[in-house]
Amino acid sequence: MGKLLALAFVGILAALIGERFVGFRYRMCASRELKLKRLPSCHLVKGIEYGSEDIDILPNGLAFISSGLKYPGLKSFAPDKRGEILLMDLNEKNSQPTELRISRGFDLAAFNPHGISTFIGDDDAVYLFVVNHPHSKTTVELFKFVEEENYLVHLKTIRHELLASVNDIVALSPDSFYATNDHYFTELILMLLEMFLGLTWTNVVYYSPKEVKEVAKGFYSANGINMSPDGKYVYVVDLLDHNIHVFENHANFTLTPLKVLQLDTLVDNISIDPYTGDLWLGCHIDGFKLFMYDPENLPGSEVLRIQDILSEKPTVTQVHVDDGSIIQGSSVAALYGKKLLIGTVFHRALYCDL
Ligand SMILES: *[C@@H]1O[C@H](CO)[C@@H](O)[C@H](O)[C@H]1NC(C)=O
Ligand SMILES: CC(=O)N[C@H]1CO[C@H](CO)[C@@H](O)[C@@H]1O
Repeated sequence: MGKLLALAFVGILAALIGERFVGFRYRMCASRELKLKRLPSCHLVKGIEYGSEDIDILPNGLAFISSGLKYPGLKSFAPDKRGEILLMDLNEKNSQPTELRISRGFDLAAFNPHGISTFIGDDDAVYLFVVNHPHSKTTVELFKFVEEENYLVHLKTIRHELLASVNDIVALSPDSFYATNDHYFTELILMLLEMFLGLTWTNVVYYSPKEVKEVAKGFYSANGINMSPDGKYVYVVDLLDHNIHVFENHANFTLTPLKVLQLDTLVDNISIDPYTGDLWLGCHIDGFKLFMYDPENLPGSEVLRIQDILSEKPTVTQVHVDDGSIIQGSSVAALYGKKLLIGTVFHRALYCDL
């Protein structure tokens, strides 16, 4: 009897693990084969070798790029190099990114930038929010950009218990934002377990100096976040559920769920076309290749465009697909006029004509 029970227990456990594994496999990969699709005129951006995880472009064509992310489970080609914020002028023909200097007193040695977001103040001042992971913790750094001197003045470091594992951020004012937490646990082993078990414990948090609150929850891995040009809608990507959640954004900083658009790919960051409101997505086709880096079996890149996301039948266009031979692990695709800048988690950046 004891043996039978033990056997039944093992059986149930195996079934449970099997079931979790099937779910895990499903979440980690798109279900289709990768077919190359390349834009005709692209070049790799000189000077970006160690990632261009997030990109934010100002209306005047200046692009901020966060580079050098070190993240548990993710490849880094320069593990000892600190992170940096690069600036690239997209109006120049052969523009090369330059590193922005940061004011004294900021702990540059531990700088590990992740998602970024800009906000233009009433006085035309440009504020840059940067998600930072110094010593594997999460902070949000607020800078003011001084264009004449290619310089960032560090204004403050924001820490909060609700901002435990922030991935990305969208600025709402010079001192408030929505942010996604992509993991509930911050310790690698628990984080992996969380992914394997398929816990939906990640969320979206509203932050202002007066109030901090959870505004949406129930994601496997809440990742990129962005807002429609009119500020009425907020888009949140669930990387491991392969979809985009559309929320209505209210004046009291609450979000109500409107719809979910299912896609067959692991979406990372969302960039918004400021004129049309189209969504541009940097995506990963195979999460295993991304997290278990193998130079013989490179992670690919995919860029999608979504038009009319609020309509019943949004148009989803595959713009660019690479098997990793040119660009690996695309995390963002940002538009400037007829140009597209494709950024990656830890690899290079590709600049294309559309
Ligand atoms: C926030 O605003 C929305 C829309 O006006 C309203 O439905 C909701 O009850 C408000 N929530 C709070 C907490 O005030
Ligand atoms: C290129 C681009 O738009 N990247 C976005 C990634 O997500 C952050 C937060 O929403 C945006 O601010 C960035 O613009």
